[in-house]
Amino acid sequence: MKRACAYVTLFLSALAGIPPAHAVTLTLQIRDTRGAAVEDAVVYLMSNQSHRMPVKNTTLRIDQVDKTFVPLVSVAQTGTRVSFPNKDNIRHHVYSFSSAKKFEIKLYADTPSQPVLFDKPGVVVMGCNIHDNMVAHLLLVDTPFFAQSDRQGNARIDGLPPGDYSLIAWYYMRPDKDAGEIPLSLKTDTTRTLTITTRNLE
Ligand SMILES: [Cu+2]
Repeated sequence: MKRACAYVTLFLSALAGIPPAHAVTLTLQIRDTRGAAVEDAVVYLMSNQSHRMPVKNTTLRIDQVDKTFVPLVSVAQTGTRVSFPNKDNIRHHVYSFSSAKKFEIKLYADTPSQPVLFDKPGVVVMGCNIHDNMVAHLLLVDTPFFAQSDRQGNARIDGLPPGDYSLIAWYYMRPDKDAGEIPLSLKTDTTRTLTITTRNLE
């Protein structure tokens, strides 16, 4: 009887997409070179092993509120669709010239009927044709294992199959430079402090 229950639990976990019990969590405290917490840093893990990288089927949202993109910074797996709801009672015209995704949603109100597919990895910087100071940054990564730091500089990546990874950090103020690849062997839950350079002059 006990065996049967274990089997059912495993089966349900697989159905619900819940990581198996042996999955590990990586917690990162992200600091700048002066030791201050860094918000909106992106961290992601590339697997050094051949185990399959699961695809998370999510639709992301980048709102426009008070002539501002919310959130300012996003990270998603390559292949994610993004919707751009306009919460203002004026029209916006969202566009990007970035090589990872060139697109435009011409002058619109409310929510466009089709989300935009981001099918290449890389940095996408978005703006609005009408309001020059509107900007949003989206990083597309070829891995489901990513996180973005909160105001306290903390970022957490859950559900990791134990194994060898490369950890990469990216910061939107220095979009063309990452902090290099840090090899990480994850066997149990791990907490690390990561120092990144946040300004080009440093
Ligand atoms: Cu606008």
